[in-house]
Amino acid sequence: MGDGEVCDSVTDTAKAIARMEIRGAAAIAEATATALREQATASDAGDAAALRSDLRAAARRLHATRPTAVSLPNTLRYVLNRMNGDDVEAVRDSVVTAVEEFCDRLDHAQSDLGTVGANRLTTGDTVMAHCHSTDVLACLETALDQGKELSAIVKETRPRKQGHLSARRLDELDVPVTFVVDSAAYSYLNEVDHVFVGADTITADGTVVNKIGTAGLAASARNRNVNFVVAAQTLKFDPETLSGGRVDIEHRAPSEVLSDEQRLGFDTIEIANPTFDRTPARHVDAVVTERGQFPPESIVTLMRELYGPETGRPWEE
Ligand code: RI2
Repeated sequence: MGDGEVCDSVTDTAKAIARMEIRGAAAIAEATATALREQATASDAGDAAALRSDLRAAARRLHATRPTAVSLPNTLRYVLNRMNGDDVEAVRDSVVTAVEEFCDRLDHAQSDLGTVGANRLTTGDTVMAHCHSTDVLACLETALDQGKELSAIVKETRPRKQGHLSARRLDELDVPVTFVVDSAAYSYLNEVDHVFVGADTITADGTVVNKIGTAGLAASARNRNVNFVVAAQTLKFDPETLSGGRVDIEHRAPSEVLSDEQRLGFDTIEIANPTFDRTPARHVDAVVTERGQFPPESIVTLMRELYGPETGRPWEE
């Protein structure tokens, strides 16, 4: 190493993120930060410039895994922008310290966000959940810890079916869960007090990029006058959208939609598998973050305050 080579644990983490063994914006952020620390400690670079080059190479490898989840580049920005020092030890120490700080902030952010989200909930409420978001679960778990009784309707969330994870977690917490296929959501909205979803990315105009199916659910919730809440740490704000950057929507393999066996006889038919969609700000009632609750249209102000000076791509330098 020392010549832009990437250590094994960075490669392993990148593969696990790409295969979605590590998934969810918060988990991706923590794994990314930890992998950069591994690179800093494993590198045998001979001088500070070589170590920086190794770290940037590791960051590029991690960045290439999932194009939509902005927590990944925001993590890289946080750590690489704090990388400093004139010798190898100093650079290494700066990265280790930045990663510790980052992981600590991540833990606090989720529990602070949980407290804000729990304030929206009262005993007897039924919440509909889409996919699996640890930020959403933090809101529900905090409300339960406060003694509020909740029930949940959980959507399966094709094609990866991460709704199973949410349903199992809520069942462990003794929340009565009704599990429904995605196409049943509209029929159940009249039994729901709030829809809670997470986010992979929030743009400067308040658009919420989240698991495919979120935008349709938000339109249905608006149609039925059901509260639509997004639980998302500020780590999910995309600072590149402050200057006109667009969010690319990840497309994954057709085999996630139909297995090779199911595909027999379908081989001339194109299968599209977009992972995320865009929910416009007008369909979102509130964005719950660790810094409080915001109308989506006001996110731009907080985004500028938090990320104004940190919109670059230090892994490309
Ligand atoms: P937390 C997930 O995407 C879901 O879209 C979820 O709403 C979002 O990440 C945020 O998850 P994927 O990684 O950070 O499953 O709240 O594609 O855990």
